[in-house]
Amino acid sequence: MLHLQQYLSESQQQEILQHCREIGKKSPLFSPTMKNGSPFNYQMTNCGKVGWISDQNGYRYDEKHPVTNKPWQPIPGVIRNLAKSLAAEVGDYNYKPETCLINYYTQSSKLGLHQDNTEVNQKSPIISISLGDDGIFLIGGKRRKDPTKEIILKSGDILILHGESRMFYHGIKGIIHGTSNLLKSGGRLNLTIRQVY
Ligand code: MD3
Ligand code: FE
Repeated sequence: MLHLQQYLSESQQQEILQHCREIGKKSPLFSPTMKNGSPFNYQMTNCGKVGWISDQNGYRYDEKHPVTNKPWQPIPGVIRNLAKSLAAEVGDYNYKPETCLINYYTQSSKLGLHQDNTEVNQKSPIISISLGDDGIFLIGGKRRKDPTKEIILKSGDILILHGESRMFYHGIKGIIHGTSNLLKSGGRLNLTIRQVY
C-alpha cells in the first residue's frame, strides 16, 4: 500500500470536486442496501462503463444507475489520467480505469471492515482519492481477524492498493467533522478508481 499524503494541490482538489458535482447532477447519490434490506450509512454514485451497486439482490457491477436506470457518465479525463499515472508509479503501465466509485460520508457515516472482491480482476491496483474532512481509515491483513491499524486520510491524499494489500481487510471508522473546508457543507468524498475486468 502506498499512501501519498497531500498529493493533490488545492486547485486539483477543486477541479476533481467540480467533476463530482457534475456527475452528481446526472447520477445522483443514492443509499445502497445490503441483501437483508438494511441501508449502508453513507451514500454513493459512480462513473465509468460500470458502477458498483448493492441492493436486495446483493452487490455487483452494473451498467446503469439503480434509481435513474440511466448509464453512468464517463470518467472525467483528469481523473482517468491521474489514475493511469498513479498505477504506473507501482509498475502497472497497462492500467485501464473502468470505474470510479464516489462515496460520500457525513458525520455519522462508517464503513465496516471488508475485503474488495466484486472485481473479476483482483490483481490490478486500486486508486483512492480523499476529498474533504479527514477519514479514519482502518487497514488490516488478508484475514478478518488480523490486527488493524488506523491511518488518517486527509483531503488531497492518495492511497494505492497494489500487490498483497489489494486483498487486505479495510474500512472507515468515521470522519472528523470540520477538518476541511473544501466541501461547503462538510463531509468526506472518496473516489475509488478500479480496473474491474
Ligand atoms: C484497502 N472505500 O469503496 S478507500 C470501498 O474511503 C472502500 O470510501 C473506502 O473501501 C472509502 O470499497 C476506502 C481506500 C481503499 C480502497 C480499496 C481498498 C482501501 C483499500 C482495497 C483493499 C485494501
Ligand atoms: Fe473497500
